[in-house]
Amino acid sequence: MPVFEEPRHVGRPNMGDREAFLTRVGEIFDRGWFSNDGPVVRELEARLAEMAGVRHCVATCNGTIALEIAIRALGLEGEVIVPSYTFVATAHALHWQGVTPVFADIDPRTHTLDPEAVRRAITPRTTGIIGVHLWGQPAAVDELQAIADEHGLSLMFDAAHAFACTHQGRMIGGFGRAEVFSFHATKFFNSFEGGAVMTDDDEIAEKARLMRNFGFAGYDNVIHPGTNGKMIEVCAAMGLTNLEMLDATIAVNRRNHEAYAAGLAGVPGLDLMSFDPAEANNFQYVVLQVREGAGTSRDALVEALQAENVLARRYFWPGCHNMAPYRDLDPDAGATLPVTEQVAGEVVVLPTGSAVSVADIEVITGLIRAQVGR
Ligand code: T4K
Repeated sequence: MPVFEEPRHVGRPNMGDREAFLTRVGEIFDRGWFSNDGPVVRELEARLAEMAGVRHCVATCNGTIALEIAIRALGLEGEVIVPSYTFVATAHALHWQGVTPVFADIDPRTHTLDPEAVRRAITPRTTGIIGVHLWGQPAAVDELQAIADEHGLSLMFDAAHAFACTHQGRMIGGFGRAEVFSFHATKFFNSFEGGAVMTDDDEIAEKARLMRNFGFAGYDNVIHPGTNGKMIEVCAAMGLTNLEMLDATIAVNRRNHEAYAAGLAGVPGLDLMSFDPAEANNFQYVVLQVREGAGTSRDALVEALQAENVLARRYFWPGCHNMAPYRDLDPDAGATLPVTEQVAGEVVVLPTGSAVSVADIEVITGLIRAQVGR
């Protein structure tokens, strides 16, 4: 029998007040307005823009479509430099728009793009850089902006993990030309599915709004190529409901992170990712690195945990450059991505969120210690 009868997941949704959500759904029924730039979506956009301190928030049906829309709104083409160590949606969004992702290596401390590696990846075909604020760790925003300025490139960010996080005290959302969020069910703040493009640039926002709705500028008047990227009202209602408990969710995530840190303190060969205490963070990912000499391999640890119903994950193994759609782009990419290869082989992401208690974490860290000491 596994230690846990019910699985402990990475990415179990945080759920706001059910009654508050159902009241909002009732109002949506009464209005008979389900989609297409409805009042609940507009309210959510206004709240999110205010929180992030940006001029524009364009809500979408998910983060991947938001990435695709932002890539098009920025006019990216040719080659764009991205980390390989990210969820595959970052690379897919480029590929889907006919742009070639060129993978650059990461900083071993933050797991975000290494600016020097970005410099080395620039070619005459490069038009942009997409930094990823992985795990809610801000990318090297200032260094990347300097490189973009120097080479006339567009800089945007995949901020799917970084809602409610800050960089130098400023909310993520307004850096680069645009930033893209995901409000997927597994994110600490969710709208069932959802995403957003945030920007201070009026023109980019205008383009993103057009593209989100087939390029319609009014009845019968299509002025831009577009797609269907709209967020629906029920999703926005979930978003508003979850915003009401955002502070409580972050507090639980922080408590859980501290419980993991306490439970794993002093174990040789294990490093728990920590976050700059001077910055705001959402603590939605608990990222453990299993180093050589830990007495277990990462994969053996994941297997042992999963056998006990602790559904830990090997995010983002094996790196985009090793995945089928990208392997042939540059079969030798691994040679230029040593940190990516190492980190992808070491990371295990552990369960957290409101469905995971401190008592659960004591059991989970006990299982990890037992595996390491084996
Ligand atoms: N950029 C980055 C850096 C991203 O991480 C993501 C998404 C994106 C862009 C794209 O944004 P979206 O288009 O997704 O908005 C999950 C999520 O589906 C994905 O949104 C997320 N990143 C990624 C990191 O995690 P999978 O393939 O791991 O999902 P899955 O089905 O294995 O679920 C993860 C865990 O969550 C499981 O243990 C089960 C649990 N779960 C999941 C759902 C959906 C639940 O308990 N309840 C649920 O409703 O990708």
